[in-house]
Amino acid sequence: MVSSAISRLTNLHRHLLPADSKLLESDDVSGLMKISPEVAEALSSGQPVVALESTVISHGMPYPQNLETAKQLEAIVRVNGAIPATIAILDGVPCIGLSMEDLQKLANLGTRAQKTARRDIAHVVSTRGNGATTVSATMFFASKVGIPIFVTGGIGGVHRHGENTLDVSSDLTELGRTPVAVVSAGVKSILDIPRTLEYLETQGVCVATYATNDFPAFFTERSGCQEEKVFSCLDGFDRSFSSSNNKFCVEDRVPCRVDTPEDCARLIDANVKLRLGTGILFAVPIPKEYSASGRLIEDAIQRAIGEARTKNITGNAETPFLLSRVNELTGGASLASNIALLKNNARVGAKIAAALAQLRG
Ligand code: PSU
Ligand code: MN
Repeated sequence: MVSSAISRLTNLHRHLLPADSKLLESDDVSGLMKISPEVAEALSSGQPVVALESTVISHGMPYPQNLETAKQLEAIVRVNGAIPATIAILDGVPCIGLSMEDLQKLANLGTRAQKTARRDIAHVVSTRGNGATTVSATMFFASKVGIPIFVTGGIGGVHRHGENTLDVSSDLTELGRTPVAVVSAGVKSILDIPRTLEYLETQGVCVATYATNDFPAFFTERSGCQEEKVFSCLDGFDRSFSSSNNKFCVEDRVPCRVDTPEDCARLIDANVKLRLGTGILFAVPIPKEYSASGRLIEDAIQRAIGEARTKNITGNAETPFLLSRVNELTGGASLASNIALLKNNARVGAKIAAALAQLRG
């Protein structure tokens, strides 16, 4: 039944596909996707491949910096020894590996593309929409075609006051159910970082800091959540935790540190071989020369959060609003930092992919 449904959907979209595209037809869901010839060839010959998300292009940056950055990220992945596979849904077809025209289309669409998390995938496909995939949706597609590493800027997390709103990004549950390693600059301080780490622990996700003990906070190198420090109290509670008091505290220990692409590759290999089924989060701090503006950006974040509350901007509109408002308030400094950390992550991700390919021989 499943395979007949899949072949019906495949037929539905066949006429949309360019003649040279590779549309696999099998019971496997990869048959519903268009895999670029270059990515298909790399996957079948065991070359390193790195997946890249597309919400960061459509919703994360303005035009034309979004297009420029998307192209540069692909180039950086190549220079560092891997094949880039940017993932998006175009005219209802999940695409693994985009052409220059596809990237242009997505960058032009901007926020007119639908921000597509896991829950939105079926809707975007069934209505033949254009979907920019978030971390959760990109991980889903990457795992279906066998790409073990995925590079992004920052992942979603537990939103501040998430204990009341239940606004917890599906990126976290995806990490708990999909064995893909995600390279990010940690989690933005627009989110509740200690609770995000707590939730990842619940989901069984291995969180590894890269060449640091302190879990990074996207625009800044440090979140205060470190390997040595065991507890930090939640906002509104006394921060001087002692085991004798009964205050609500959150564990924010980062359990694992890696220092080289080879360390990362061994971790991924162990995770895959053990069939743990869960993802890995690599947290790579923003390059030092950009973290200087972190304080300024932090202040803007606080102000933007206040504005979002006043304007009642919530749900999946919150992150894009905060990103663009913080960029305005910092006169573009946050955009420059965002681009710098994305490039750094692309470099690290490609090196991890290359190390993994070498490890697997
Ligand atoms: N965090 C960022 N930049 C981004 C996003 C998150 O610093 O562009 C995007 C990613 O695509 C992420 C998504 O997967 O937002 C999370 O959205 P939400 O909080 O609605 O789950
Ligand atoms: Mn949400």
